[in-house]
Amino acid sequence: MDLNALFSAPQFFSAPHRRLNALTGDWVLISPHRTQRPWQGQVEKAAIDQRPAYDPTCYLCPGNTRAGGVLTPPYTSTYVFNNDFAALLPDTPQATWTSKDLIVAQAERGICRVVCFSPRHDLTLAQMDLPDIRRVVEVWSDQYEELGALPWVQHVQIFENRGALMGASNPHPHGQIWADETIPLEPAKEIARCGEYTAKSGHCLLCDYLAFELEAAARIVCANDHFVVVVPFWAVWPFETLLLTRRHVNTITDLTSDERDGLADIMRRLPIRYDNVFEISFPYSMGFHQRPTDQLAHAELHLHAHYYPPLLRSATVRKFMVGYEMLGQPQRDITPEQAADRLRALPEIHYSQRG
Ligand code: H2U
Ligand code: ZN
Repeated sequence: MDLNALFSAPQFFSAPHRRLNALTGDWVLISPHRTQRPWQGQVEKAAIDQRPAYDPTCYLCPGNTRAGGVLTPPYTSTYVFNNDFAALLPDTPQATWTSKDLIVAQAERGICRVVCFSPRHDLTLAQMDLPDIRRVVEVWSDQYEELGALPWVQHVQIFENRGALMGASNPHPHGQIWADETIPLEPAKEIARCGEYTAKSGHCLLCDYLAFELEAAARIVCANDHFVVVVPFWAVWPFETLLLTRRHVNTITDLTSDERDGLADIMRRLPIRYDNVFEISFPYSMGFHQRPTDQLAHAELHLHAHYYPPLLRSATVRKFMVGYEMLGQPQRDITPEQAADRLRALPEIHYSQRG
């Protein structure tokens, strides 16, 4: 059966259907006929993102004192520090509590860090210069290596909350890293699925998925020699994307120098497209999934990043996971193919730079 012909058949796009997330095993319900429904719900004001290059009240600007009283030094490129309000602590004593297989709890050790991407308060990854984003890639690689080398750290989660809508506590360009004693839920699901797929087929799940998307071409957003961005077939968030390495690598530390340049390039171009959707600084949470640092080989794991933006139909109308989604399963109206068409059609010059 020609899958691409099937997917492009009109009834496939117009009828409600569910799609399987091959990476996690979760399902998403797609209701394309619903995009015309009237909207009378909450309308939020568009975020105006005009900031000075230096903000004397910002905890993350060089030379300022943070909330916990620690000085942020006058850094000139990137700056990494232990989160002053860390969710996980390295010296938590080990303990487990169980009762009747019903009540189960475990102490969890960890390390939480904050990574300032730039000393400039007014920038985002979409507006930073390539060599500066490349330095951020280097920091992520070094941090993965350093934290992952700790014998008790099994997983290093690198992520960015961008924008107040995503709960970012500060507009200064920054991300976070949480190193855990156990593998968290989402990567654990992916690791299990990728392992099963490889055991059955002898192939990497994401290498096969990338080959499928390159042939289909329907969900590709942008690409370079080393990376491809797609709206995944099973996307839940309206403009969700998946960033894939073309070469099968397990970790960010495995990337060659050229691939690191390629990652910086794509991590600038994708947020530019996002910002151009509604001509605002587009909120999202993004993060990398890669090999856990649990001393196992995990050769089947394929480095990738997920971008989860919540905005739906304008700068002021976002997607909420409510009702059926909280109680049943995630659902979307605009199809992943429509979202990809829209993202693909956008220019790669940031709206603020256009005359
Ligand atoms: P988010 O914007 O993604 O919430 O990340 C900012 C982190 O920075 C947040 O976890 C930490 C918060 O705990 N932080 C400090 O460590 N010190 C400060 O002075 C302010 C914020
Ligand atoms: Zn700042």
